[in-house]
Amino acid sequence: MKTIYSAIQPSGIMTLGNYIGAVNNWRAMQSDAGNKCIFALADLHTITVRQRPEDLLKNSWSFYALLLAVGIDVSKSIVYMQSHVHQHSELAWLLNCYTYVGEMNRMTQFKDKSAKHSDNINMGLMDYPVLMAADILLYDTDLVPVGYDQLQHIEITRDIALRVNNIYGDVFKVPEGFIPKVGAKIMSLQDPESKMSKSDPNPNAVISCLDAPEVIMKKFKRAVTDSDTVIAYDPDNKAGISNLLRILAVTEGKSVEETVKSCEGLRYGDLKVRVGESVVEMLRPFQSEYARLINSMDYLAVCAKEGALKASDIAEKTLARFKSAIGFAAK
Ligand code: AQP
Repeated sequence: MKTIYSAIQPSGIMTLGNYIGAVNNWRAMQSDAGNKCIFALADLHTITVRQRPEDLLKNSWSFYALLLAVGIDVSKSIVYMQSHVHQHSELAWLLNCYTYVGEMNRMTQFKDKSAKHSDNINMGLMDYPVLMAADILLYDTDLVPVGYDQLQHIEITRDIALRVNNIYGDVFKVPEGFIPKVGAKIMSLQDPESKMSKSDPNPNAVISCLDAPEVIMKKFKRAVTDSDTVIAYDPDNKAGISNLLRILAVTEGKSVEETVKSCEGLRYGDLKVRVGESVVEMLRPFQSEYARLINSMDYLAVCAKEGALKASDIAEKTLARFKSAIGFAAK
């Protein structure tokens, strides 16, 4: 059995980037009988950026419903909220003492987010990767499916695990990152050199998985491309068109090469409409399932509670193993 672990922050909206780069792959991985899947809402991570309490609460349940609506099945996978499993915070503290300030200072996301939130460069923002390492290591994880933006955090998780193992013996399983073949980086529709981000202030740059069909079509029609007319996959020189091709490849279930071939002779405008329609169709069943689930709060609460109990059971064993290795007295 392979243990698969991943998490998503319940902040803002779930974007098409999150859907294609993350949660849709989670669903696929869950259907492999050789995988034990554990998926979390990383709500503790969200407060590294200031959140309004009422938004965080609403988003947490919304994201929980979104995960189930994608097809993540609570009878096969563990789905829980990070703040319901206190072992995450405890392990993060312990791992802090095996992580160097210089390492955290070099993290690209820390530098980017410090620049974006210069009025609130809190310790948590810097410590984000250590909490993420705790998340992953608590479950003896083999594989962590993530987009490219998180690869550096997987590397530091491995470094911390190896460092602890070098001191104390085999405490942690050393995980591997897993990057999907296509769609690991979906770019902004307005600035195709930057990733599509939940926190982008320009709504036209981001497709929300809950956008209405006409809104999705409008955003794709306005997508920034280039002044050329030939449809070709060339991320360096044609970032906008390449992004549209990557999205189309995923939604039509083809390789990028096959997708480019099938678009021969199309005009940019035709490509935008085709991508928009394909995304609308992909999201249609998901959106109607979400509409059903978000009105079933009691059901969501029971699922989240059961998920947290199962997660906590596993997490406690790993935490106890590490505490004993360090030399803490047993209770
Ligand atoms: N654009 C993307 N393309 C592919 N994968 C992506 N992921 C995020 N954006 C893209 C993957 O989604 C998972 C959850 O990541 P997150 O909760 O950290 O989401 P985020 O959108 O990156 O949210 P932030 O940190 O709130 O956003 P910004 O960037 O707006 O500051 C991860 O597996 C991630 O790789």
